[in-house]
Amino acid sequence: MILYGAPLSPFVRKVAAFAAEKGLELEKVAVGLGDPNPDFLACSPFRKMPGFSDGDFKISDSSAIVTYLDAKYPEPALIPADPVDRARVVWFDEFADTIVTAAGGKIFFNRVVSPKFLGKLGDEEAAKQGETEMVPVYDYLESIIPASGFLVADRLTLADIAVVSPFVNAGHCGVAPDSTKYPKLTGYLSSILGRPSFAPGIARERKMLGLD
Ligand SMILES: N[C@@H](CCC(=O)N[C@@H](CS)C(=O)NCC(=O)O)C(=O)O
Repeated sequence: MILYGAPLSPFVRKVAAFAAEKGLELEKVAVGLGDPNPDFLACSPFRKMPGFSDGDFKISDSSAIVTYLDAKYPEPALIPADPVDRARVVWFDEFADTIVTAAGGKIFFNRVVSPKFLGKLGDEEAAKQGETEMVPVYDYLESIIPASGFLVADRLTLADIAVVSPFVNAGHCGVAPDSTKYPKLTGYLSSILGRPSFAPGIARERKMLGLD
């Protein structure tokens, strides 16, 4: 199975961590934004990463990819079957994509992607706007993180994997929730991101960006 994308993408990181939690080995093929690689294009016709192939089966979108992996490799189940839990996992996956990444992406794109990879000065106003948009995300998560330390069903699910991934990008820009104001969220992030499915990749990303 091949995963096309850049490790710094929150959506690529999400799929990589999801596969790692299942003990699956994915071959990683690096592609950049808008990459013309025809194999990547065959998976992702609109050139959004990640792309994925398993033999002749080719697809894009992190949610579609993890849905396939969970159905094909059911253990451990990371997308619960229970109707309520399943709906809540889908909500958190969507929240991660359309709310957390929408905010965190403004920070990461303008402070890292644009200056480091596109050779263009980032829009600092847009980055600051992203920081402002992260505040209700922090407030929401702080108010709902259960004592178990997992968002749904008191065990690790796609919800946790999807939600923490964009926080890594904000973290690469030095943006993180204040641990005194958001103790539950801070503990939750370090617990999920400290798992072997995330931690080694994040260490490699930090080296690549010259942060460590
Ligand atoms: N909802 C999609 C989002 C994919 C996405 O927007 N990926 C970004 C990189 S983080 C991308 O490829 N952007 C390039 C573009 O929009 O042309 C998913 O979950 O995979």
